[in-house]
Amino acid sequence: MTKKFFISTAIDYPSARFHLGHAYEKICTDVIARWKRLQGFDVHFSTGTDCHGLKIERAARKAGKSPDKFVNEISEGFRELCRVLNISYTDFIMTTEQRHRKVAAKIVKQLKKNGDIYKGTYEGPYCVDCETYYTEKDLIDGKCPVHDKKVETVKEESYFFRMSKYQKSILDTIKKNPDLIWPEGNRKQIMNRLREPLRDLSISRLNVKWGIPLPFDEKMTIFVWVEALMNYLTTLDYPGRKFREFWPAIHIIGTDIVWHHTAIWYSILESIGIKLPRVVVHGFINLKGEKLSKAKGINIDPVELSKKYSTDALRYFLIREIPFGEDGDFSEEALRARLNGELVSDLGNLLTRVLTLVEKYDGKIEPISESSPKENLNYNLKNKLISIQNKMDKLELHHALNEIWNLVREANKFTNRRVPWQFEKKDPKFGDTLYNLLEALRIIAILVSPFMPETAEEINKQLGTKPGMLKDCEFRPGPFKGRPKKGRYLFTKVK
Ligand code: ME8
Repeated sequence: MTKKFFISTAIDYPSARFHLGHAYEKICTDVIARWKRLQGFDVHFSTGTDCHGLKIERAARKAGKSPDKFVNEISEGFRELCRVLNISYTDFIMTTEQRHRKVAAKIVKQLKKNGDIYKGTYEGPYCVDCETYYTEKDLIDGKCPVHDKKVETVKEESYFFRMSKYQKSILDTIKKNPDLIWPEGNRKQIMNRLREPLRDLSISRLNVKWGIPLPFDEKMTIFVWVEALMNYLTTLDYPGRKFREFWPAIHIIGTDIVWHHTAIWYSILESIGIKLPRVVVHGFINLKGEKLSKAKGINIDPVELSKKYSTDALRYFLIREIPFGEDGDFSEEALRARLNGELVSDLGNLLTRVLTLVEKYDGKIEPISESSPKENLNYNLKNKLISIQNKMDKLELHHALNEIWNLVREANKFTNRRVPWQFEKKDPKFGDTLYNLLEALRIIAILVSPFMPETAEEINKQLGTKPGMLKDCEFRPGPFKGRPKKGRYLFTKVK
C-alpha cells in the first residue's frame, strides 16, 4: 500500500484579507507536500479558515455583514491566494462547515465523558485578537504580549478542561521525542513553560454567539481556539478510515501559536487517546525589519508580488532567502536580485542555451564512450542527491535548494568548458554534450518541481519529457528520450 502523509497549515482567520505571512506558510507547506509526493507518498494536505469567535463577529459587524457572509467572502480570497500560489492542498476546510461542527461536538463530549471537563468561573484579561485568556503575569505593560494592545477584562461562568492533568505526561513525551517539536528553540521554550504550574483551560464562552454550541450546555459556545484545533481531525473524517490511515499529522505553523498546538492540543489528544502530531514552526516574515501590520501600513500583497515577478520567483525567493525555522526579512530588491541572477541567468539561460544548441546539431543525442566520466554531469550525482534528500528530511529547505542550484551551476560550467558552439554540426562530441545537458535538465526539473512547479512543467514541455519522481533522478541510457524544442523564456528580468 502507498505510504500516507498528512501535512497541514494553520487555518487562517478570515477577519481581513491575507498577507505575505499567510502566503509564506502555505508555500513552505506546499514545498514539503510536493517533495513527499516526489518520494511516492500519498499526501493529504489541508488548509482553510478559522471562522468563529469574537474577533470575526466584530469584524463582520464593522463591515456591515452577517458573520456567515463575511467569512465566506474572505475565505474565497484565501482560496484565490492558494490558486495564485499554486498550492496543492487536497482539502480546504472552513470551521463553519457541518462536518466540523459534528467532529468538534463529538470530541468535546468525549472530553466530558473522560471526566476532564468541569464547571467554574473565569475572571481575567482577554485579548480578542488572539482570542486568548491571559494571566496578569503574561501581559506586557498591561497589554497583550502578541498584539501590544489593551486587553479586556472578563468574568463569566465557564467550563474548564483539565489541562493540568496532562502536563507531566506531555512534558515527558516531548522530552522523549526530540523531533516532536521543531526547531529545537521552540521545543525548549515549550518544555520550560510546561515546567511551570499550568492552569486548566476555559473551553466555553457565554457571550460569544458566533461559534459552535457546547453540546451539553447550548447557551454557550466552544472556545474558538479549542474547536479550531480540531479541524485537523475533521479534515480526516475522524474517526473514520482516512483518520486511521493518515494520522499523525505534521502541523506547519508560525511562532505565535506554538503553545496552542502543543500544550493545548496535545492535552486534548492525550485525553481522547490519540497519538501526538509533529509540530514544525516556521519563522515570521518582517518587512524592512518591522512586523507586518495593516494598521501601520506595513503590508505587502503576495498576489501583487506574484503578478509582478511570477509565482515561481516568489516561491523560490521566500524559500531560498529565509532559512526555514527562522524569521526573515522581505524586500523587493532582494527578490529582484535573485530573480535576475539565479532564475534568469542561471536556470533560464541554461535551458534556452541548450535548446538553441539542439537546433544546430544534426545527429543522435547520445553519450560517447571516450568522454571521461569525471567530466560528465552525472559524476557523483547519487551522492549529491542523497545530500539533497538529507537536507529536505532535516527541513533545511533553503540548503536543499542551494544544493539543487549547484547542479544548475555545474551544468553552466560544463557548457562553458565544452564550448559546444564550436563543434561541427555532426560531431558526436556535440551529441554527447547535449545528452549530458538534457539529462541534467530533466533531473533539475524533477528536483525544482516542489519549489517551482510551473517552471518544472515548462522545462519538461521544452525537453519533451514527462514529469518524473525522485527515483527517476539518474541518467538514463542514451539516446536522449525526449523531443527537445525551444519554447518561451522561463523567466524575465525585472529592473
Ligand atoms: O493564528 N510571517 O490565524 P492567523 C509568517 N486562526 N507567518 C505568519 C505571519 C508572518 N508575518 N503572520 C501570521 C491564526 N503568520 C489561527 C490559527 S490553527 C488551528 C488556528 C502565520 O490568520 C501564523 O503564525 O493569525 C499562523 O501559523 C498562520 O499565519 C495563520 O495566522
